[in-house]
Amino acid sequence: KAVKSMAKQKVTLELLSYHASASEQEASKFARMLIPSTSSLSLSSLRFDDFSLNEDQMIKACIRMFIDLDLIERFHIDYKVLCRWILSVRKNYRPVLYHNWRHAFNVAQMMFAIFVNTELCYVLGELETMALIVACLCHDLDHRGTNNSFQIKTSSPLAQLYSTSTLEHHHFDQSLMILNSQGNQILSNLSPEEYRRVVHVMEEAILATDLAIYFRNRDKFFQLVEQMNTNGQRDWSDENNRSLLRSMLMTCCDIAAITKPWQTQKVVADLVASEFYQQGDIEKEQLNIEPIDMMNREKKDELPKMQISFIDTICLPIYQAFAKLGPSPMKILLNGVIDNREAWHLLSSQP
Ligand code: 5BB
Ligand code: ZN
Repeated sequence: KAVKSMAKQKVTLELLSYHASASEQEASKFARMLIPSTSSLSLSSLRFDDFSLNEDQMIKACIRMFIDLDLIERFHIDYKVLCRWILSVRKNYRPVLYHNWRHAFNVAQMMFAIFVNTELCYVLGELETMALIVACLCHDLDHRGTNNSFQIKTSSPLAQLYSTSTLEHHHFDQSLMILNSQGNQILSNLSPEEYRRVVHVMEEAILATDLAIYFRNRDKFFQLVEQMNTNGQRDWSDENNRSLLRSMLMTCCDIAAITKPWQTQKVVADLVASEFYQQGDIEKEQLNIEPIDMMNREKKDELPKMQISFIDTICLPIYQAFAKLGPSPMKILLNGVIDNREAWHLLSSQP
């Protein structure tokens, strides 16, 4: 108990020194700006280019998602508070190679594109729709470019606080911290019950981005998909089913770079690999341990083979399940994965 409270104190101190709310000037600047249309930003596209928008455009695109999903009206969100909150979220991502603000933005864009191209947002309802968009934007807050197993190996303060889903618990903590900060309280006009529900859905959704949780949940989801096919019935009134659906949607959006056109997939895979290699370097040089192949830059040549294994064991099963679930636009994602598998295969068989 004492150890835990020390750890918490250490984490809190670290956070307070790192944390900063958005600047007032910036918040006012965006509150006065005209927000471009969804189509001019290509926000509804399931083939959205992850590198197409600049820093300012990504902020405007976030505002546009809230407008189009009618969240501002429905939940009486103060417009300037929304601008400030988005800017604060961005500020609490670190400039790491992959797990940065752009990644969080891309995950939210994919969730938005799924909502507008399918009926899934009607299945979930307004409250869960908002919770998922907020969760996407927050799901990797304060990521340090190192994974859970690194936190455990180094007995980091975070690992002392949370022994499983270490980083994901921290991302959720950070989300709450920002949502509770003065001037950033986009949920302040919800009823207490609505507020509790949004926070609960967010927590579940952010924890679901731990791949270990995906592996724990996915068989239940695959069963649900098969069952629904035979009865032709889908019981989305069952909270357990909706919860599974939400968790799988989070994974689906989190790893969606694997579905994107090859030029994008190639660039993202290199960023993921570089972040992994940096962790591997620290493990070699500072911890005197041999990093796993995935994090060992001397095993760079094996990247195509690793991506194929990532596709076969993690990606294909989930996008196949969503393709089976019904909404035909989800087949676009599956086909993207299949195309990228082909491209990685070609690379892996080259000398
Ligand atoms: C993933 C699970 N891990 C525990 C062992 C390795 N595998 S893997 O074989 O499927 C694998 C995945 C191996 C290499 C990879 O990237 C090499 C650059 C990847 C991989 N993972 N490739 C990607 O394009 C992406 Br996107 C990802 C996801 C990376 C973030 C994972 C976030 C987990 C949160 C704790
Ligand atoms: Zn992520």
